[in-house]
Amino acid sequence: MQLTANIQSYNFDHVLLNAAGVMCQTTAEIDTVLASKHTGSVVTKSATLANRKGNPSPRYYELKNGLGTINSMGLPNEGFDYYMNYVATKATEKPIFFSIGGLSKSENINMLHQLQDSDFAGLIELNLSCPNVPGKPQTAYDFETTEEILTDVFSFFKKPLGVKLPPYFDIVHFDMIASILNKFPLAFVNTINSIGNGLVIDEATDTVVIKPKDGFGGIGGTLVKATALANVRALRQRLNEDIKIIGTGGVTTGRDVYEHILCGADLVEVGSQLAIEGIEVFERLENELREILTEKGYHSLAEVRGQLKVIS
Ligand code: OXC
Repeated sequence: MQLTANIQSYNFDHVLLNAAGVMCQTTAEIDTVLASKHTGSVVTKSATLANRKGNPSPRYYELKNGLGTINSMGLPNEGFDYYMNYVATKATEKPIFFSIGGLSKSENINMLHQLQDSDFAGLIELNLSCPNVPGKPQTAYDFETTEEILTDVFSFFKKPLGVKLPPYFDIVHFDMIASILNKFPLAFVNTINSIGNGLVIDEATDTVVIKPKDGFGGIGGTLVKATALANVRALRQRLNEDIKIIGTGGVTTGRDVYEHILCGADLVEVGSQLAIEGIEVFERLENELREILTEKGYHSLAEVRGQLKVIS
């Protein structure tokens, strides 16, 4: 059974990897994801130039009944140089996604110049959608600024670059973001980041469950699956063929992975469920996915990708 994918000249032997933010802040965590026999890659925690502690705790909470998670981590990370040093010294067959999430355009441009001038031979993810830095907007909701940033980036950047997008909810917004993204030689888009600024309340105490932003945080897991699938599908229908799609959001079973692929995802990332279940999640999801494909008589993911049916 072929569970492979490719983005440009990069080949992935497995379709699954972590979502940026989960199990990828330290070199030990990144190594753990890379070492799994059931991951095709790893994405590093979105880096800022300087290391950051992130937001005050509690900043992560698991909802009851497996509904998902709320987080407001606030981009805690070890700083750009730490991840640069990691990729410079790590020997691995798997292509690595280096994620950056600068706090300003100039910070992102600075990091991208350093990546451009380095020997890094993997892929780069530009996170334009973190909902959790107090006072900072989710850039990719501002279409004009997004186009401006990508224009500046692609004026010098020649390595394979993709963007991590927030969820969109209006058909007009799918049209607008796709028409901007199609102007650039993007290698991929990653959709979706968490649904920003949800609010979860503790029943016993009538109190919010996380401290930053008085309880507002990004929602992930089961609750976001329908939104994630819609974004994968809508973007696959609108983006140039050579812009690949990483589907992220609401993956807790092999069936969820399968549905992301049906909607057009090339690779699938696991966030909340990886945080909840640990590294073993990849083996379980892969086995469940294989079972579904076998039952349906498929021999490869290529037969499934984008093949969602509609009612005529
Ligand atoms: N999305 C991000 O892009 N970053 C993290 N959380 C999230 O939901 C964070 O660091 O807050």
